[in-house]
Amino acid sequence: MSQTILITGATSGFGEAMARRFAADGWKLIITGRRSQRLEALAIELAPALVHTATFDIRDSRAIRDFMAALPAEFQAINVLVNNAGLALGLEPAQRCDLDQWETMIDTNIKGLVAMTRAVLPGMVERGSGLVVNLGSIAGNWPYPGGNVYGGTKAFVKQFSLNLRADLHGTGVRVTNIEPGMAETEFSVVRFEGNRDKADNVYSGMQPLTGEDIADVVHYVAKAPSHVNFNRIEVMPTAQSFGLFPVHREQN
Ligand code: NDP
Ligand code: 8X3
Repeated sequence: MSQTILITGATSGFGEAMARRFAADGWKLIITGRRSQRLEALAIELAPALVHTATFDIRDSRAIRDFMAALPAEFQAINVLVNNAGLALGLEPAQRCDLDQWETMIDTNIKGLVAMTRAVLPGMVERGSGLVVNLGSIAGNWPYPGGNVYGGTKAFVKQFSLNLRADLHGTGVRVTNIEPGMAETEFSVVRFEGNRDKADNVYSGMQPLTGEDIADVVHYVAKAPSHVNFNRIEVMPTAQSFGLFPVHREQN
């Protein structure tokens, strides 16, 4: 019998690539996001794969409850939840950041992810199997200038994922935090509020990760035998690595 995967944020980037990857492997898909036309177009493209689309804002916990309650019977047993919907806004130093943008990141990357997880987990525990894949980031592991709240939300996602492992001990439910580095999706266009030049600049002269790269990783994790749990997977483009810590020196 084919398995069911719920992918949040499937209207672009990683989520869209995952939808294609899992549909090609015969999975049933539940795909969500705010842009309904994109979800519908993707569902048509993926036919004859069985696809259920749901348009809602992940920040709205009531909408999540309604979405779960309205799932058609054939999509109710969710084998894999991918908490992918998320965003970064801005790259300013903390003292100049827009508080509304900070709150949007917290509401989406933390509160939305938590509410979705809470809604899906009881069914997985009841069935004695399931996998929650969270999209963290290298920004949750390593500080960088302008990472402030975005990195903070991803650090939350990392620790939440590990704590879920502790709570789900013995239930058969697996949890994995995927922690990608630079990947060219709509991520930077969103971060720079539609400024395409600024977004393109981020990836100029280097080869970033793609949505397909991350979809392959998630697919590998989902296909692993049920006794294997990947706790955390950090993935970077080869062209990205680490630098020296900057030192501010007194002037003579
Ligand atoms: P994209 O901007 O391409 O995709 C983000 C997805 O999230 C979209 O489908 C968007 O759908 C959805 N989304 C955002 N806000 C909401 C909301 N309020 N309600 C519902 N859906 C929402 O970016 P990526 O594919 O790159 O990002 C996916 C995840 O991966 C994010 O969590 C991001 O932080 C993380 N990540 C990205 C990296 C990168 O460099 N690209 C690296 C590390 C992690 P819609 O707008 O239709 O609602
Ligand atoms: C996205 C990767 O390095 O832009 O999470 O923060 S980074």
